Amino acid sequence: MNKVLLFNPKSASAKHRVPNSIMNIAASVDGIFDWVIVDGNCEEDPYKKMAAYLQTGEYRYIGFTIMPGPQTKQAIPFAKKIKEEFPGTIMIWGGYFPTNHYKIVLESGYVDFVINGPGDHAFPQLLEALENNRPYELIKNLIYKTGDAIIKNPKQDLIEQDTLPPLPYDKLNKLYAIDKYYLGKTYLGTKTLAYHSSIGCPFTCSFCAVVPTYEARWKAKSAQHIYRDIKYIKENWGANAIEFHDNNFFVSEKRTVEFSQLVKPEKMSWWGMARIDTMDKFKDESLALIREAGCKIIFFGAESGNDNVLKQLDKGGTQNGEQIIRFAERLKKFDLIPEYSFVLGTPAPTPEKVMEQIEFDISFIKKVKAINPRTEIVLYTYSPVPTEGSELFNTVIESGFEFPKKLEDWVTPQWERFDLRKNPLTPWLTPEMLDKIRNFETVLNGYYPTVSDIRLNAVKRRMIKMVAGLRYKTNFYRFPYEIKLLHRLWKYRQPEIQGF
Ligand code: B12
Ligand code: SF4
Repeated sequence: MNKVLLFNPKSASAKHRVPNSIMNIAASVDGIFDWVIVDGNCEEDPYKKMAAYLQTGEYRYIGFTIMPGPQTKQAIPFAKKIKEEFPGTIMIWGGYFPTNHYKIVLESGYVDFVINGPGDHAFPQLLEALENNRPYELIKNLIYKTGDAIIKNPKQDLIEQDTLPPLPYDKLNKLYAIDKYYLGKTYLGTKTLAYHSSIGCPFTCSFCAVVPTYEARWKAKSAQHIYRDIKYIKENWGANAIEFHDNNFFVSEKRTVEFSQLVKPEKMSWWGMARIDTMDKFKDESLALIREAGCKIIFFGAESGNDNVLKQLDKGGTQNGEQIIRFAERLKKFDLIPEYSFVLGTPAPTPEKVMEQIEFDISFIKKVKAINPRTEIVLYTYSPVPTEGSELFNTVIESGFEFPKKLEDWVTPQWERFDLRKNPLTPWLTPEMLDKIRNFETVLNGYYPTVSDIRLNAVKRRMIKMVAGLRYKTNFYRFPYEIKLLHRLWKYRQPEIQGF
């Protein structure tokens, strides 16, 4: 039987995490096919490692997981080289990048199949079909090319997450020692585990890549199941903190409360992502229990304080500026730190309006900080994703914005900056607007350094706060070179880029 080589391209320079996407795919074929993982985060020369496996002639199927941004930097040239050097292999890509940009991926000529969304059933079904020369044309979630035509099969219903096979932690540990490579030191603890407890999200925000991938569906593991997995990793490798990487961990108050009750005696700190309007409906007792159970910070997509922009972003209709501020205040009494992310630079009818929106949100963020100074702020610039059919995406296309035409273009510096949501190439954003956002971000990060950068000690924090103070208080953000210098000197970490 042919073997399977799974690759997780490098996604961050430090604080590596259990590669959950590729681990789910390994679990899906475990016991059926022999597999290995090459983790680009843990290898000096991942291509050399892959080539060594491929030279044995035993590996025919190659699976790459790719999210946009830095992962494309290894994925694209490596896939091309593998196809040239090992033409008999079959290249299968999955994850957010190929799901949302499948045409350009398949047209590259070096990717044979794309899995559209979850691969837990589609991947083993495809491999079994290929291995036994059976037809694959009806496999759900599969996208492939015949001649010049690209065929996109129907999507499968989301799988009940408790029925999925367990992640093969023991086998991963043999390839990359879990406590050495994957349980990093963070603000939460000395051995932080990344865990993914639910798939998708029930909402349809018009700027979010989760929407075309999961189509407003959400399925979660039960509280018992999560607890069992976490306990296993705690007992075997000593994890003492958890980052929940779910798009929306707190969808169900019942599941959150049940999990909190179970995990409370374990004395582990944890973090997860949520919606403000959902959690604002949680009872006071639930919020108190969540904190007692070890949750310290919750990441919320605040996006904007401007109700018209929230409408444009289709934030589910129930979130508004007043609520965002009130909720930051509410969390204070539970000692829960809100981490609010904002998306600035969405399109508007005139350049003046775009600038007005940006300025509105800058002063809104300052109001949030004044109400609850512990609120962590993450600033993104709107980088379109193909949420086809949404009004926002229609506006984007009408503005003349275009995604790259060739797969290789994604690895150019300007598209990398687009992916990092720091400098998109959207026609309505002028350099002046971008400067405004980035300079404000620098001053804000100076005046309020993130708690998640654990290397920044109290003295450094006080110093940078002092340096940035006058600018912050007088709204003077231009040319903040002295703050940038300190950031560079002390290697300031931005959690949204390098891991939370
Ligand atoms: C962990 C994570 C990171 C970590 C990576 C940690 C590490 N050390 O590797 C960090 C923090 C570094 C990171 C960074 C970024 N990330 Co990120 N990240 C995630 C996150 C939270 C979890 C990924 C995960 O483990 N999923 C768990 C698995 C089970 O789910 P899955 O990936 O969907 O996998 C299923 C399918 O996609 C498919 N599949 C996946 N891979 C494969 C492979 C094969 C072969 C097959 C067949 C199928 C398959 O099957 C899987 C099982 O069903 C996701 C959001 C999310 N919840 O998924 C965002 C997410 C993928 N990231 C995203 C982005 C944009 C980024 C950034 C590029 C930009 C940014 N500023 O956020 C940066 C890049 C910076 C960098 N240095 O890489 C976006 C992608 C959006 C998009 N436009 O497509 C997401 C969706 C977050 C979001 N909601 O916006 N990220
Ligand atoms: S709530 Fe968050 S994850 Fe869900 S669609 Fe909106 S932005 Fe995406």
